[in-house]
Amino acid sequence: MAQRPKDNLAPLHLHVPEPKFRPGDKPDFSDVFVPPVDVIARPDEAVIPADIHNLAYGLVRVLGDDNEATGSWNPGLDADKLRLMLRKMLTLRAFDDRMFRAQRQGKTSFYMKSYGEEATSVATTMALQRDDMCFPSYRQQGILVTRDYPLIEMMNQIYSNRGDKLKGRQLPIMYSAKDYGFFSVSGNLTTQYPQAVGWAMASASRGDTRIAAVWCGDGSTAEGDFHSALTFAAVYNAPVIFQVVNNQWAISSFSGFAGSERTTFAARAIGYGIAGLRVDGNDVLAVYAAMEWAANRARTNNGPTLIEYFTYRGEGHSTSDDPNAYRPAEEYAEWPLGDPVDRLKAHLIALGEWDEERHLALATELSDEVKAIQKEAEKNGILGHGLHHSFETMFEDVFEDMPWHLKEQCEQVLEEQRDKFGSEWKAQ
Ligand SMILES: Cc1ncc(C[n+]2csc(CCOP(=O)(O)OP(=O)(O)O)c2C)c(N)n1
Ligand SMILES: [Mg+2]
Repeated sequence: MAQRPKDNLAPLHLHVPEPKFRPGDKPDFSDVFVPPVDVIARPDEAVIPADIHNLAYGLVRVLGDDNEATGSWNPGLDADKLRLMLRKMLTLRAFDDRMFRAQRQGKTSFYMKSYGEEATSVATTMALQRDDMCFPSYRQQGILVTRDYPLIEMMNQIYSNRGDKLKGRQLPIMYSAKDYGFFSVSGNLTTQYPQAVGWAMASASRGDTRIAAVWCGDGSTAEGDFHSALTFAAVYNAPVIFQVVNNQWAISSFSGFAGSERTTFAARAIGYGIAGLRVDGNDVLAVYAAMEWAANRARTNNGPTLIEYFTYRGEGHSTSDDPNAYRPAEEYAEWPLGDPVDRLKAHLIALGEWDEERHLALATELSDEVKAIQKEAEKNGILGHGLHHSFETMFEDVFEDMPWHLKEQCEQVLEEQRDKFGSEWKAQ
């Protein structure tokens, strides 16, 4: 075919994504496709990825609009387990609430809530084995809560106080808890993806049975690390579960900037030839079922899975963010997949296993418990009160033998402190 003459062509132009609603607009989610429960039945865990492409475009659901759990994805959890899930999500909510306030009170510099997406860290962790390795982003504090990591340790880290096991070296909320199978949180988006694959490959090459699970946000899928991790995992059939918490926002950028206008995040799996599931992220049972399916698959050498949880970031990105500047305040209330805590509560009530009174009592009990722990943590220090690890500790733990230049710098710091506070000075 002959080339068209340049003069006859309209000028090229780019598409710049724009969110549908801005502050002041009335959000309308009537075009969000919410299929009935069990439209796509749960496939065999050994299924070939090419046979389940439709699952990457659907939405796995278990809890229907009538709050009943039905369909082939129903994990069939008993009431005690459901109540435990509710307790963990409410603990997480109480913790987030107190720590957010603590930041507003000047007790820490920074905090990030997971409001509205609690199911994606709590239900997933419950579906894993205790010794499976988790590679979180900064919004999966629910993993630690679910694995019974002491809340006081989390608070000590947030306050960077003298009880902080990380000695004030990480930004508040960037926890690290090896004994709890919780890899150190990194502020650099998506670095945990290749790390999880490396860990999973090491597990397989040692002939172990433990698998890795990794989380990132919708915006983070645009990072190169996301794609190299998927390539490695696909090539070596690594026992790893990739999870994308699609809460539709990356700070003030809507998910369109990560490609959501073109296809789903779960559909990224298709290009790599691995299994992809798109799941209602506010349906705890669907989230649990998806993770259980993917974990069984990974554990039986059937390869990696990419799961997208479709959810909504109910509050600001962090304490440094005000979402009223870029999205309508009513969006969360209008969001058609609801709230994960409310939906689990309604399900338990529909089963006759819960009621409003018990719910209120549990929420109060957990909030009081978190408050009491906070009091204890604050005895170890809060921001600006000087109760932190001594300055010289910042030079430790990097080299086995401290090199001369660090020794020199350390001595300088101590001298400055003595000049300032007198020869008796000692850091607390
Ligand atoms: C490599 C890198 N680029 C940019 C940032 C700045 N940043 C921090 S959080 C964030 C948004 C990430 O959004 P998403 O992946 O959707 O996760 P969410 O916050 O919604 O959980 C950005 C751009 C960063 N920390 N690291
Ligand atoms: Mg996001």
